Amino acid sequence: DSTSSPRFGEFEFVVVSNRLPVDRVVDADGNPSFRTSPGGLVTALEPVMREADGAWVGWTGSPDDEPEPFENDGIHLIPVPLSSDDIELYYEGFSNDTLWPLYHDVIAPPAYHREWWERYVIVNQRFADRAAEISAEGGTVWVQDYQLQLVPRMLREQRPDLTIGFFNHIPFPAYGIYSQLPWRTQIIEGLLGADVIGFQRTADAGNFSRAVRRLLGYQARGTVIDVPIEQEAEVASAKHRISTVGDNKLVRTVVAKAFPISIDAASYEELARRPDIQARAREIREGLGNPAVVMLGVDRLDYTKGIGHRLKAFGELLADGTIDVEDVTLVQVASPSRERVSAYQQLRDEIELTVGRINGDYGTISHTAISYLHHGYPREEMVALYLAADVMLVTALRDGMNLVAKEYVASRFDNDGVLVLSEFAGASDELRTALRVNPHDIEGLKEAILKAKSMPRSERARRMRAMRKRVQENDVARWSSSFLKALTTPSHDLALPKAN
Ligand code: GDG
Repeated sequence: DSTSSPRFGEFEFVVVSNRLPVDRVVDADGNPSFRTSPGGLVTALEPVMREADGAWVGWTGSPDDEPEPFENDGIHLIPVPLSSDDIELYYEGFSNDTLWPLYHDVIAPPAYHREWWERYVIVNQRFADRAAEISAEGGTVWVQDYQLQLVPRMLREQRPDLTIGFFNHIPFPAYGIYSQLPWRTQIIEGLLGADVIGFQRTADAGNFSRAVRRLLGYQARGTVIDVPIEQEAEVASAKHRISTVGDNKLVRTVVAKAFPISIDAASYEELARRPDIQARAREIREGLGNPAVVMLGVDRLDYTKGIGHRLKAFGELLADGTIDVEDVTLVQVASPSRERVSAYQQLRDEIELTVGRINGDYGTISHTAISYLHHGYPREEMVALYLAADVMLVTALRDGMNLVAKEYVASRFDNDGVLVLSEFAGASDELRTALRVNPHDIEGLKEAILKAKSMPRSERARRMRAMRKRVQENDVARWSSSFLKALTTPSHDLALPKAN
């Protein structure tokens, strides 16, 4: 019985995301419990959550699981159940096989199925209902990511008193691509239920505003969009966001703007400074046969990450004889992801075929060209890998931000290492002294890899220092505070240049 939920209508600050920031663990006696999953979002929001006595609404990660609301590390967790059918249709289907490829510029073909869409609506309503139940009068709700784009409007319909934020972690595509979506109007109407809609890049925010103009004809001035008022209650509860346009028509102003996400930079540096992790980095290089140059790729095994393009460039350099397996090793961590979606199964086959070919053609008994790892690792091991890598290869074909690029930079307190970074990753807007590449241009990519390999120490240090400054200053705490500040700032002030 949902109305008997504890803390009904009590939380001043509520985060809503598909997954709760916890993993289910089972102890030696088979008793299940939850452990906080160490994501950047939790780190960023934990202090805000504690201060505001906040709650997090989301799915536990197990099908048909609906534990009572519980507390973990001082955060109130409010589970939303998903059945196996919900997972198949709303999550694997509409979220990961329709929206994900569409929003990443159709690198893989999006599948459009009405049944998936219908379930997406139902599940979004379930999340919205839960958030509506537990939020305090006049509270703030922050909805995360593409799985929940209908939640802002569904929430506003029930609770016009709430201040609602939405952050999109992935790109928002150009209208020519977005317009393929059979439910394109419903999605933007869903998002416009928010007061502030955050994107990774300025270009994403621009694409969204253009879609709103094209599909709904609403006025957009800079980052502010005028949305017609639907309920009288909105006028009273959101005064600072109401303005008049034309012949005294009342509109609610919605801000659509870039808030580039980041990492907890200090915690990466702290790990990197640990002697045991530095020892592990040396051990990794030794294990590889102490090659002169170690290159590294770390990605979820996803077709957006450009792993195939990276392997092609690396393989051609070996074929040309420009690099030699005796001096250069590429370590590729490809962490398992979305393994029930067929595009991901196909990708895995392609990548593993390519890795096998390159290793078979160029490897020797003592040196393997590519050390390929289809595993997830603890964060300590990731940082040891970052320290061991002379060159970090981030060659995404489309990526909202790419936190791996920022983690590499944050870990390199020695001001060494070269980041090769795709201009199609959001991070390239900020990390301007990386060696920026177009991964589709295989010749250009090969040149960048060679340049990285032979870059003088002084140039490496100069480039890395500039990137480190940026990542240290704009860390994830800054990201969440600037978003939350925008949520409480009158939108006319945000429309002015300079206000951030
Ligand atoms: C989405 C957007 C945006 C990966 N393998 C392991 C591991 N990871 C960690 C990385 C990093 C995270 O996962 C991946 O973040 P990315 O940003 O690189 O990419 P997505 O997963 O696609 O994330 C993206 C992000 O949301 C945030 O808004 O930047 O553009 O696509 O933190 O380190 N971590 C551990 N073991 C692994 O094997 N511990």
